[in-house]
Amino acid sequence: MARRNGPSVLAIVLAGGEGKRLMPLTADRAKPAVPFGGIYRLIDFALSNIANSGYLKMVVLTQYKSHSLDRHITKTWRMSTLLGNYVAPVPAQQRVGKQWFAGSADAIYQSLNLIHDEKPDIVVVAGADHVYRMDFAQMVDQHIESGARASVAAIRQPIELADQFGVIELADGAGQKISAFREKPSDPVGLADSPGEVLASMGNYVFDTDALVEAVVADAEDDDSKHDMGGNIIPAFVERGEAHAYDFRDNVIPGATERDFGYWRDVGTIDSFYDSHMDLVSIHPIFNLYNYAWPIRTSDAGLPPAKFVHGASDRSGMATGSMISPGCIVSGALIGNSVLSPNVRTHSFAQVDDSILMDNVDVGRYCRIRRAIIDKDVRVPEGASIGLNADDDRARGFTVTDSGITVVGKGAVITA
Ligand code: ADQ
Repeated sequence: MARRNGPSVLAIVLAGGEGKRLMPLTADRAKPAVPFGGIYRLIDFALSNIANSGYLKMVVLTQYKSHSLDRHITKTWRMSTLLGNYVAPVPAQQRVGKQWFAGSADAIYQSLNLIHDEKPDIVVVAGADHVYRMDFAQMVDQHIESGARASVAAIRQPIELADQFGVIELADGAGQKISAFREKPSDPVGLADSPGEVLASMGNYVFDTDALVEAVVADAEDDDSKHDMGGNIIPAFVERGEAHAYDFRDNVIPGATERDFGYWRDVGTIDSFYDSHMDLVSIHPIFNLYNYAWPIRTSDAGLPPAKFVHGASDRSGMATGSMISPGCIVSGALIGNSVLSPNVRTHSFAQVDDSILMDNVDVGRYCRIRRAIIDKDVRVPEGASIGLNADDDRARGFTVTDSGITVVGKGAVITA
């Protein structure tokens, strides 16, 4: 898939996000390290997309609670035979006296030495917490053809969500040239041809290297700046008339079906995290993990296959409408419409519906679990129920969303 004779490209992946709205799943891991879809971590989608685009030089800028993220990158990406040793996690430790990056632009500023060392023609900057497939090379091609100094990947989103995104306005008759960019506006204006939607930034950018370097250096000297890519850097390019939008609908992925064409989810909240898992197990998956023409890679833990046995029940354990990862044993339990990460154990007479169980969760006999997300290593004792009664769940210290999803954090101790 590597492209020959193209520009030299360095990809910088911003992986420092705190992910407050995903609590408690981000209590002790960075948002890009949150497990997703059974065997993946969120960052695997961005890294797979970049690698599949033919760009094998990547640096991952980490900061917040980056331990499990570093471990995952090292195990999965750095050691992989595919990528050799170029995916380098770079922690925020480079400026004396300051522990954290001030914002995403400061993260790049503090890592300028990587750009100077590599001397790429083009820098791709990508977020690390979205679920999607994208060929960045097509965006780079458009960037070069357009003459823009910065390009911003853009997708239509419902206007109600405008305050979660950078919102792009295009000048009339000026093609893809961006006339205004407002970060998370509270008074969005709908699109002329679709008033219920705005054009949102996907948080993925392509820059001419010299332009990016100039912009982050100027930004670093500006005391009034929040040093944020969406809040400061992109608006500065827009003001100079140097930014173009890249329409995500133009991105063609091999093997994509009509159903999952254009799929992109910002899994920034518990509800969206839950819903995108349900997208995976729906009968006709809206996001198709089985498209090997554009593989999503992750660590290969070398686990044995999932197994379904009778246990103490007279019926075998069973899973329907579900994704069951390697290492799982479903022993006399019934699993419906759920996603199980590796090494989950479910015991006889238990029933799990519409739920996400992460690695090593152990569900005891006669348990009932419904519309729940259970983080790693939690032991659900015999006879316990979760997700059946919101008040009960809150009383036990679990998070329950307004839409009724119960989240049990890592290490929670559960009483029946
Ligand atoms: P947000 O996701 O709200 O909006 P931000 O919190 O800055 O913006 O996160 C962007 C990316 O940078 C994420 O991948 C995050 O993990 C990472 N990040 C944040 N702070 C960082 C730091 N200090 N060091 C390293 N990495 C850091 C952004 C854009 C919007 C756009 C949405 C799309 O600002 O314009 O619409 O993404 O979801």
